[in-house]
Amino acid sequence: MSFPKQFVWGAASSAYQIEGASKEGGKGPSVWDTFCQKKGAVWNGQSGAVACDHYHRYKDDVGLMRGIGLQAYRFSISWPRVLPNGVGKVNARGLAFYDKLVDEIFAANITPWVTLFHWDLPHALHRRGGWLNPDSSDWFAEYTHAVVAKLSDRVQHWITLNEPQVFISLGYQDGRHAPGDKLPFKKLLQVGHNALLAHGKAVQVIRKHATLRPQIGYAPFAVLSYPATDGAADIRAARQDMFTISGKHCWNNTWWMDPVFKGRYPEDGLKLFGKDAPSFTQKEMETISQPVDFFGVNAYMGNKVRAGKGGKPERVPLPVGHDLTAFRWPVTPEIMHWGLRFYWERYRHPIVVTENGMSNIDWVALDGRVHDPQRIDFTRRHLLALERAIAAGVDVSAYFHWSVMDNFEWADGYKERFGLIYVDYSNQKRVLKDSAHWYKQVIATNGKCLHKEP
Ligand code: GCO
Repeated sequence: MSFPKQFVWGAASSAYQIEGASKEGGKGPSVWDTFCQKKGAVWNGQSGAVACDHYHRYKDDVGLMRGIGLQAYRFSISWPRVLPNGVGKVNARGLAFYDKLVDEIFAANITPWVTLFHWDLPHALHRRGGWLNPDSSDWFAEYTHAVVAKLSDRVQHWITLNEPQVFISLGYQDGRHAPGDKLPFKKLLQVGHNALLAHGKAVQVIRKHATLRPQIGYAPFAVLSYPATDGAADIRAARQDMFTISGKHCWNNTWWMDPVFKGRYPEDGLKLFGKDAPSFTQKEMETISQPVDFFGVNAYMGNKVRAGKGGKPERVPLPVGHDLTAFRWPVTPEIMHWGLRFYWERYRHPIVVTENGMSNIDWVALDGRVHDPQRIDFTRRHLLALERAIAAGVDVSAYFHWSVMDNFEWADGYKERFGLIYVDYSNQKRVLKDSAHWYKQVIATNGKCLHKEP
């Protein structure tokens, strides 16, 4: 077993989580800037106003990435940095930042992968109804055009939306994320439909205007299941669990993936959601299902499933004391084999793991280093399972570790550390964690060292 020769090893981040400089360079406020000011919205009242100060330190940060030997770096563009009002006048200084960043990344021999939307909607657009406004997909197309015009002479890898389920569900249903709304389900699904349309229109804009031939992907949140045993009935049950819509909420795969990859909303969802489902035209579904080049999978954890009565999927509770990350997320490496396999079978789209990682309780030890054996073990298990998926015929061409550095974990502030690089927020010092040194070996050996004890 081994990884394909051309396999790409990367790491990821997003604008609001690392950039800081939230009021600099002509940037307009995003919904996250305003949300963080709300009392009690974010852990300990923290915000991304400074974050990792990457906006000022990007050269050093890219230098560290080069040191790790990253082959690709996935980052996102802040919409309100490019268009402070969301539409209209382009902020040249904002674009200039990404222009320099992209050059720096190339100079380090790393390939940039650009995410267009990682949740920081311009506040000005929120005031006009945000994703509920029927014009929102056109706004996104306009923004995409501005970015493509500037960067597509170098950037070839594009990701439209990151995890629509998460920003829609947490941002517009529970109010735990920006903009903190609590919409009724019908409106929520309209937000979802507009976001899907935005994805489709962005794909059209990139195809039409990109200078270099683009590779375009979409990175929904992956709701993953794996079978309790390798028996056929459990496998069938796990597959069914992954592709069934069983509740009036956003936490499913097919509502967010079938429109993009199959051009239609899933029947069971339409039936269950009934009058709450958005009305749409065939033309809109064609826009949403523009051909894309890869399917981005953000994989963190999954459900163990067995065949219950009559083969019906039954989620199996994890045993007491099961492995958990610092976030208390279960450690379930099987997802990288089974989850990816199920996606491949259903959608037949080349897969890129756009995120995978864990939060850990990391600190700088007396020896000056950051020892994070859990992260190494977690990643090793997931990559071995990924290798198994590839051996089973699943087309996976790249892996991005989340995250390249510790950062602002949304409503959890700086409580959770996901990075390969440790960030001391008091002085912005960076330390490569043991996992970064280990990942360097993984990259250098194209995954061969995964079979050796670290
Ligand atoms: C997500 C986002 C990231 C998070 C990461 C850890 O997947 O939710 O893309 O911004 O930081 O996933 O929760």
